[in-house]
Amino acid sequence: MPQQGGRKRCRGRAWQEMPQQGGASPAPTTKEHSMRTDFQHLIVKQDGGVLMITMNRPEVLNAFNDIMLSELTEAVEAAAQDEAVRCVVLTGAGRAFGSGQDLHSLAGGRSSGAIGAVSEHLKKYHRVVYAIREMPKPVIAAVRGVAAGISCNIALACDLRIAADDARFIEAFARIGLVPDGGGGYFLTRLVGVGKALELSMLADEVRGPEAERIGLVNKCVPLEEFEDATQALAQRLAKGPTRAYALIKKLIYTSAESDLQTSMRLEGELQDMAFETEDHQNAVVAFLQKRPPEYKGR
Ligand code: LHQ
Repeated sequence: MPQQGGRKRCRGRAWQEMPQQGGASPAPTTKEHSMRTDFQHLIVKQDGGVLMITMNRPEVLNAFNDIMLSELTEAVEAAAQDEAVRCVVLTGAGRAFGSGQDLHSLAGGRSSGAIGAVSEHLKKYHRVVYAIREMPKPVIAAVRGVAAGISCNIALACDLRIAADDARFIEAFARIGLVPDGGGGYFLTRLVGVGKALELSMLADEVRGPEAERIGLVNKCVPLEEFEDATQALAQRLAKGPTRAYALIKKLIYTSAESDLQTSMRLEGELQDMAFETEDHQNAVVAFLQKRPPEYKGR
C-alpha cells in the first residue's frame, strides 16, 4: 500500500461477507421496543438489524456534556432491550470519534461546582460501560479521527473496534493530571498488556490507526476512504449472524479472561446447553446438511 503524505496507511478491506455466513437472512422488520430517535446530541439510525449511534457534537470533537452522556446511556440501554437490533455501532459525527469529557465543565476544579465529586460523575459513565459489556449482541466502535480520554475508553469497552487510518487514540488523562477512567485501566491492560498500558497512560501520546491495529488496540484499521463501507459490512455481517450465540460468546470470552481453565470449561458447558437449544443452531445444522447457507434469525 503506497504511503500518502508520509502517513502510514492501513492494508485494506476488513471482514468481507463470508460465503458460509447467513447473508441471505432477511432484515428484521418488527421491533419489540421502538427506539427514540429525537436526541439532542445523538443521531440514531437503524438499517436492518444494525443500530448506528452517532455522538453528535462535532464543534468540540464530540466531547461529552451531561446531555450527550445521558442520551448515550438511554440509547445503549434501549438497544439492549430491542430484539430488532442485532448489532450496535458507536461512532462520532464529523472528523472525530470523541474528545472525552467536555473540559469546559472541569475548569476551576471542584470549586467551580460544575461537576461535583468526580467519582460520582464517573458513575454515569460506568453505567454506559456496563450497558455495552452486558449488551446481548455485538457492539462495534467505529473510530475515525481522535478518540481521547473517556471517549477512547468507551471505544475500548466495545466488543470490536474498527479504525480508519486517521484514527488517533489518546489516553489524554495525564496531559491534564488525571488517571485513565471509564474502565481505561481495565481495558487497556487486557488489550495491550501492563507495560504498554503504563506507557500509553503516562506519556499520553497518540496511537494512530495502523499502530493501534499492530498493538491490538483495534481489531482492524482500514483506509479512511473505505472506513464507512467496511464498518457497514462488518456490522451487517454480525447483524445477520446467530445473535444469541454471540451473546453467549461475549459471556464466555469476558468471563474466561478472568478465570481458570476449570471455571471456563464449566461455563462453556452451561452456555453450550443454551446455544444448543437455539433455533439458529438447529436450523444451521439442517442448512449444513442440505448444503445451503444458514439464515440466522437471532433466535
Ligand atoms: C474540546 C475538547 C474537550 C471541550 C476538543 N472539551 N472542547 C475526567 C474527569 C472528570 C470526569 C469525567 O471524565 C473525565 C474524563 C476525560 O475524558 S478527561 C480528558 C478530556 N479530554 C481531553 O483532555 C482532550 C482535550 N482535547 C485535546 O487535547 C485536543 O482537542 C485533541 C487532541 C482531542 C484534538 O486536537 P485537534 O485535532 O488539534 O483539535 P482541536 O484541539 O483544535 O479541537 C477542535 C475544537 O474542539 C476546539 O475548539 P475551537 O473552538 O478552538 O475550534 C477545541 O477546544 C474543542 N475541544 N476537545 N474535551
